Amino acid sequence: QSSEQALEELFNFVELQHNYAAALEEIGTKLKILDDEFQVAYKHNPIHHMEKRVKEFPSLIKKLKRKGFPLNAESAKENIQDIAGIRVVCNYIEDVYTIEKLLLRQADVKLLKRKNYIEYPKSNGYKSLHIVVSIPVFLAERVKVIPVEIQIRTIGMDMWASLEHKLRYKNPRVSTEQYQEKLKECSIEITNVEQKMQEMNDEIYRDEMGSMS
Ligand code: 0O2
Repeated sequence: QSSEQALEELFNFVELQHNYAAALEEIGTKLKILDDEFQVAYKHNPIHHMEKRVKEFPSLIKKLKRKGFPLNAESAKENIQDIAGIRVVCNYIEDVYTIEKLLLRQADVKLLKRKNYIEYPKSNGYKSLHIVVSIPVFLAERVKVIPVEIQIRTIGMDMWASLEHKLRYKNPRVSTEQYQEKLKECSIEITNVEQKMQEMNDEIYRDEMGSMS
């Protein structure tokens, strides 16, 4: 590859990251608007917090290599759906589905892929709802339709995933296997606790509504 081609490819990657960051902003704003509206209407915030990231160049290249795809921006656009990723951490399990429903109801948001690891947890105990949506981004010269991966989960599921991720990647001296059973147990216990908390919260909400009528 000539240095000019290499430079052009670098420019393509920079442009790609810029466009995906814009798509993340769009989705993040939509989610924030929904959360704010919920607070006004129902005195409840479904979203506890959100984390956004555009996949960094080295991990994008690593993923393309791992999957055997060509190492260029065009191939990344075609083959990798989580270049733009947003994690939405919700207060209660029902909030996960409320957020999904309200987002997918919007005319400019199109569902491309859905994996429900809450209903069908991974064998290690991982739980989360993953959806990939596309959204139009209005740039100076044209409109680009860009995919964004959204991971929606509860605080408990997020706590579990953070620890499991830390055990797997951050500390290679510790084998995940030695924690396998404990992790599975925690995942089940977290679900039980979150269900109980959801029930109590529903009761309080019903009481509040009752006293208002
Ligand atoms: P990072 O650094 O989080 O971005 P693919 O994305 O193509 O590899 P697929 O089937 O679309 O494959 O992926 P999937 O299963 O929908 O979700 C992948 C992402 O979900 C991962 O991203 C993690 O963020 C999260 N995830 C999936 N399984 C687990 C798990 O067992 N534990 C934890 N902690 N997180 C998980 P990346 O790309 O691995 O990394």
